[in-house]
Amino acid sequence: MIIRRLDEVAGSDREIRAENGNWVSRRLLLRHEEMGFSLHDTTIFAGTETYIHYTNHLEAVYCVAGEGEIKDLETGEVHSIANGTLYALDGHERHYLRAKSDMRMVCVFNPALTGNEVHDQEGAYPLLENG
Ligand code: 9YT
Repeated sequence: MIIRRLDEVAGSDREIRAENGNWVSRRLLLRHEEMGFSLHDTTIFAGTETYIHYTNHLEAVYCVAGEGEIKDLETGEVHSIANGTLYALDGHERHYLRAKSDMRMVCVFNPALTGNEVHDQEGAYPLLENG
């Protein structure tokens, strides 16, 4: 059994910050723990907009605090996000994630992240222009 608390993860090498400053992600479970998924407590900072395209992973994201929206670039649809909203990227959808206030998200990745993906920018890229 694994027991882990957020205050142990914050500030450790399990805490990853986006190079563009848009978010911080605390990795509670990673691939080497062999659960078949990784589990992250991610905060998307207020006023940011992030372009994301996870080509190699499925991701489910459950918002537990804050407000914002997701724009699905495959359909053009915009969906509001608030406490209690789930979005699941079951089709590797390209999207913009926009935070009106700090959004706290519980994120699950399949396959599990190893912990190094953000550093080599695999799957997620900074926003270059508005959508
Ligand atoms: C919601 C989302 O995908 N944010 C980007 C960070 C991601 N959760 C990660 O790499 O931990």
